[in-house]
Amino acid sequence: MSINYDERIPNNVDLSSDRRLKRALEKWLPRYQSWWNDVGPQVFSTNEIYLRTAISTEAGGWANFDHVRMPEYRWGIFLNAPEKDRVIPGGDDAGKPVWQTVPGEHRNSLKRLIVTQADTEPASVEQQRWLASTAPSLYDARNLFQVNVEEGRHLWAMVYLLQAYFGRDGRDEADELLERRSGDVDKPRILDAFNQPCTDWLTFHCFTCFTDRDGKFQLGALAESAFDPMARTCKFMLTEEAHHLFVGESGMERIIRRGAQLAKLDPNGDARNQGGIDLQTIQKYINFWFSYSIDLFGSEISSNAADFFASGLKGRWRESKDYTEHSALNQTRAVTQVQNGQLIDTHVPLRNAMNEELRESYAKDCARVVRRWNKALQSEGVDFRVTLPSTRFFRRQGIYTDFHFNREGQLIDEATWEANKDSWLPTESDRAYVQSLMKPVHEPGKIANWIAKPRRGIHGNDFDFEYVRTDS
Ligand code: BYC
Ligand code: FE
Ligand code: FE
Repeated sequence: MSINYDERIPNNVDLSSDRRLKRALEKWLPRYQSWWNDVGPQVFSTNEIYLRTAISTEAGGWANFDHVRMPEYRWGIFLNAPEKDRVIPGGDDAGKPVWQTVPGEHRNSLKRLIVTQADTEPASVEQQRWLASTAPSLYDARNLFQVNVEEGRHLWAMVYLLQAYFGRDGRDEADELLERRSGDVDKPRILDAFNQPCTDWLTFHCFTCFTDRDGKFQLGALAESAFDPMARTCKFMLTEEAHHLFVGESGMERIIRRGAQLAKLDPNGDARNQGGIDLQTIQKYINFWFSYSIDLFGSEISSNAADFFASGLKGRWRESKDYTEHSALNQTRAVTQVQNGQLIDTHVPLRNAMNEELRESYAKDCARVVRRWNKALQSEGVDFRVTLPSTRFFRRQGIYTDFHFNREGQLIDEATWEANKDSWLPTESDRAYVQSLMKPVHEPGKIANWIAKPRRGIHGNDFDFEYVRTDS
């Protein structure tokens, strides 16, 4: 499906044939633009950046790169082509035709899911708005901006659903999405991880690696929805998400590799003495962001999750491809719970454990990434290995919230937690140290000392290509 760029809002949904919707979206457009100018990228905000723009939703539709000023980026509405005779992948109505409109009985739940998904997109742009002022290279600044403009487009993807299918309520929600602010005490973003500060590049790469990866799995679950327009929107968003995950995974690998190299250079094996980030500190940031991202899957035992699955609003990861049994009835899932001060293996009806199912798919994907980082450490010849903490460690959502666990997931008392938490999570002084390294390197071909150069540039260009035209 090719995309029509002749219209004010580029789209492949034949927007010009729906005057009401077109008018509503065109009314929202200037609000979006002023939100972008107020709390979007604050550095190089009007410079020419080497960005990709989708020209079609087919494979290869992404191969369109050019220098663009971000406020002139063409945000639009792009859905994957409809799948012929698509049926509901999972739940009570599995196998029946998918919905092209919203059934009244599911309206509120669906709206809540869409608003929650939508809210994360502008939140991440707000969190990252000052980062370019300390970019370790123009290559990295460009990647940050690519992620930012696409998160902006993800907001468009969700606002399209709200305005096209939820009438006046949907328009109100679309406005409120531009009013909440990441980290604001009075009107914060909905989910915890999106209210955390992101003021350094180790955090940015942890965030794109672990938190954007929640996006991959949640969008994957919504791509298995009975509500076909949402499934098609999410499928296209997933192709954008792959680049965000590349930025996070490869960015972390470059920081880890450089940390190992600088430790080897130092007589005392201390990367900090050489102006780098030591592997122990990197491990603490991983502990923090993995745990915050794990929280985004909601509670291990959740009647919301059971309802979403039963009604077909969400599926499991690759529900239609990897499962043959789609009701998830008369099955249980083992969930470890705390009872009388001990960890006990219990069995929970599978539908109620759907958040846990998705979390497990996510955690496996994270483990695969960590194995790749450890290969890099091995090739640098150092013994240190990065690990993921237990999914019980440092939780603020779900059944483990009220207890303390060590990194291995064993129940510990408060005194043990207090005695160890500074060796598990970034301390104020770790954060201050990492922040002290954040000095801009805004010259083509140059890179900060604490991160390795990428193996290759973007779209066949060299590392020293002018990814950001600093004088434009
Ligand atoms: N923080 O039954 P529960 C992305 C709330 S990331 C704060 O445990 P449920 C991106 C929950 O809302 C993908 N609150 O969970 C990444 C509920 O509140 P209400 C985002 C939380 O409902 C990087 C209550 O606790 N997409 O795209 O089964 C950059 C009990 O709920 C949290 C989605 O999330 C939390 N971490 O599932 C840019 C998909 N966790 O309703 C973008 C849509 C739970 O009682 N959302 N709560 O007031 C969903 O599917 C579900 O809402 C959740 C929660 C999975 C988030
Ligand atoms: Fe996104
Ligand atoms: Fe993303």
